[in-house]
Amino acid sequence: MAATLNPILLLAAIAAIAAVSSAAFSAHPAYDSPATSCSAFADADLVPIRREEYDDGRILDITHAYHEDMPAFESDDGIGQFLWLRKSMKNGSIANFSEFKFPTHTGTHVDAPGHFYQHYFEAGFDVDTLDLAVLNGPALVVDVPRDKNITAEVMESLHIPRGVRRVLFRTLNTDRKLMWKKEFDSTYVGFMKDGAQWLIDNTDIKLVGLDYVSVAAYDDLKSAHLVFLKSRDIILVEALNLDNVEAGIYSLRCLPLRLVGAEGSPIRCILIK
Ligand SMILES: *[C@@H]1O[C@H](CO)[C@@H](O)[C@H](O)[C@H]1NC(C)=O
Ligand SMILES: *[C@@H]1O[C@H](CO)[C@@H](O)[C@H](O)[C@H]1NC(C)=O
Ligand SMILES: CC(=O)N[C@H]1CO[C@H](CO)[C@@H](O)[C@@H]1O
Repeated sequence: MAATLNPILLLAAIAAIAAVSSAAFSAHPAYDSPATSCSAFADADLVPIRREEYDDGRILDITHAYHEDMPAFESDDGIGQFLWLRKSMKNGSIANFSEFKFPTHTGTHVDAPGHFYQHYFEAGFDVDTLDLAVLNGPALVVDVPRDKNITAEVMESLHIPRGVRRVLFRTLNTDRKLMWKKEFDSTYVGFMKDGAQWLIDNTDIKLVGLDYVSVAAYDDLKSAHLVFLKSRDIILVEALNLDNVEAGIYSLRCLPLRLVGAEGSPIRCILIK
């Protein structure tokens, strides 16, 4: 294929592209004069936009941005420093080059079956085996009564219709802004074992999302996880940011990293109206 390309035409094409891009370049106010190309980077208006919503609210980011004071499970100190600049332009490197390190269950993340089942872990049921068809599709955001953990009784009261496959549970955790508190708070709302069992027995839900670091309440941490992960067809997404989300139906998109061998992974989740 490459051998059949006419070099003259190829050069002409490259020249045309260069002409277009240099036109676009000089048309941009930041690049009006080549002499100021350096000072352009020091412009006061060179401030990146950080958003929770895109396209006038059509796309909602429900992933928490990583920061040092983000809560970590059973810790008072938050996740701490997780990002280091290993090479820096200020020190003469040709590029800035950072490295990060944190537990796979940090911030908004997903659990794989191997998280609470040793034989699933050994058999390789890691985050790379999670079904993207479950992680992406129509989802219901529901408000959980603020005075209870998610028990069987609470699940029943939510009246989630059969056929709904993805549900994000917004709880008291969001009202209490727990994800914005550095100290881990074990009084967060989550699933009790009987609530998890009710969900399995009476609904078609395959993706369970919640607004703090674990979908399972602290008192039922192990038992509720065991119930959810046993069948290996339910995916748990934890520490979602549901601050600016109203109850309703959305299109959910969630993509974990392909961390082979890991039973957890950071995940980017968005809702589309
Ligand atoms: C840059 O150089 C200084 C001085 O040698 C050193 O203290 C610092 O750690 C370096 N930073 C990076 C990111 O290389
Ligand atoms: C939920 O359960 C936790 C223990 O796991 C408890 O501390 C908390 O008070 C409960 N929350 C509500 C709203 O009942
Ligand atoms: C883009 C970027 O991260 N730039 C960083 C490069 O490294 C210097 C420190 O040497 C930082 O000040 C910049 O922010």
